[in-house]
Amino acid sequence: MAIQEVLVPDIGNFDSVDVIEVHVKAGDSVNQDDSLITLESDKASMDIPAPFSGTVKEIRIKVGDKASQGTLIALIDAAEGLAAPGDTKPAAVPEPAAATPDIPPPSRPVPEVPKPIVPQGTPNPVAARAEFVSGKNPHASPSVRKFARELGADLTRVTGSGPKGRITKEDVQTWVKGELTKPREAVSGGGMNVLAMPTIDFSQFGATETQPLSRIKKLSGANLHRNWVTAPHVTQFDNADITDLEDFRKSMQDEAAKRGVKLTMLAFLMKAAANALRTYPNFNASLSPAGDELILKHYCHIGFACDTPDGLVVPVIRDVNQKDVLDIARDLGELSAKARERKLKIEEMQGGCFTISSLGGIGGTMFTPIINCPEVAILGVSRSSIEPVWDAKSKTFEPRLMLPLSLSYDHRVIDGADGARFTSHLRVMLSDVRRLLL
Ligand code: CAO
Repeated sequence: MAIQEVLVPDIGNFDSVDVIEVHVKAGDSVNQDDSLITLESDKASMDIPAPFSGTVKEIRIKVGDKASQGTLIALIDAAEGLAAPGDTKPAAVPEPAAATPDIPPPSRPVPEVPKPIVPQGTPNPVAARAEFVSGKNPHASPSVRKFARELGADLTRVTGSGPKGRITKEDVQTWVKGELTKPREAVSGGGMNVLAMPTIDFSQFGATETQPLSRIKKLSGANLHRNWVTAPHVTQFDNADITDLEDFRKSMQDEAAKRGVKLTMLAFLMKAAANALRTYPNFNASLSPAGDELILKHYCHIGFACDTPDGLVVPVIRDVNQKDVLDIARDLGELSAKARERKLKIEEMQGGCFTISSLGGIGGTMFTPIINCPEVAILGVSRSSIEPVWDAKSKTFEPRLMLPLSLSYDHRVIDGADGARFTSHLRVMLSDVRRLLL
């Protein structure tokens, strides 16, 4: 056991700098490299580490003192069996990450060994740990930075109460306590963190019963949520005059029935969508996973939302652009029957470029469908109804069968103008059977 004087080591070009923190007191046990004090010049703050492990016998310096190389910091009783002054190894440099190896500061035994132990052949040790206080960095000593890192505290958000706004350990503690007691939505800031749903015992308001969600509902729920929060949705509404198309569809029913097919409006919508996708190829595309490229598809497979007792599924009709409406209607019938009988194969739900969600058979005026990502758009179709439409030629209102369209698109890929062009294109196609069947 030997009591050693621990001195301020070579601190580079700094002389007579402020002692801003003293981290130990008499009686403390210290390990080699623990911070003893923090010095601060007008350019940098720096921690002075213990050169060896031991027990602090006396502190010979206090906050507010000026220190230079050789200033006595403390008397430390070197611990037996632990690293002693003569065999100290270069310490790791905890902060900031520096290529320069660190070494302990000098110390001198009391009273047996009069000369201090001076590290040899190494660059200025303390300068390697110095943190510059000027510039944009928060004003805090290395030990406070380390403390903040351990607690995950962002120093740029902590207000310093020390001299010149320096952040102290207490400031960090106060900030962390404040963050922990804040309501969760206030802490989350602008990220995607969502306020947790409160757990409510509904039975306090009346009788309840709990049913498990179907597997499809659980899966589609997670996908819908992801799509909703990932793609910035915009929904463009339009109305298509389908009076002539509906007449044509009815006139084709017998022909279709002979072929064992029910010719629904959805088959015509598929045909119109395939045409619009060819005209506006950005709609037949997906963003690359990194989000910096658009992958354009030279095929045209279109999915349709299908309501089943177990939940929503989306079968995909392949090569819609190469099929006529009767072929499409046949596929629609077969795939929706399979969906309801839970007989769809995985490959029959894959590869879609675009999706149509038709609620026309059920009701409603308009809705905002959620994009089936990584597709970039989805067409919602509501129930058609007879509306008075102004005819400029006859200067009268004509009763026309109008079909409400709701196109949701991913605004990262599709501009508003293209969204409106796409629905206008659909409107024109659907109001003129000849164009549609070309
Ligand atoms: N306006 C008025 N009537 C319509 C219509 C429309 N837009 N679309 C369909 N209809 C009529 C049909 O003509 C049919 O009438 P008839 O029986 O008198 O011929 C009736 O509604 C039922 O049509 P359907 O639903 O059997 O056929 P479809 O091709 O229109 O739809 C399918 C098939 C699979 C899309 C549909 O059954 C379905 O599941 N729809 C729900 C989709 C869904 O849940 N979407 C929401 C997803 S969440 O975004």
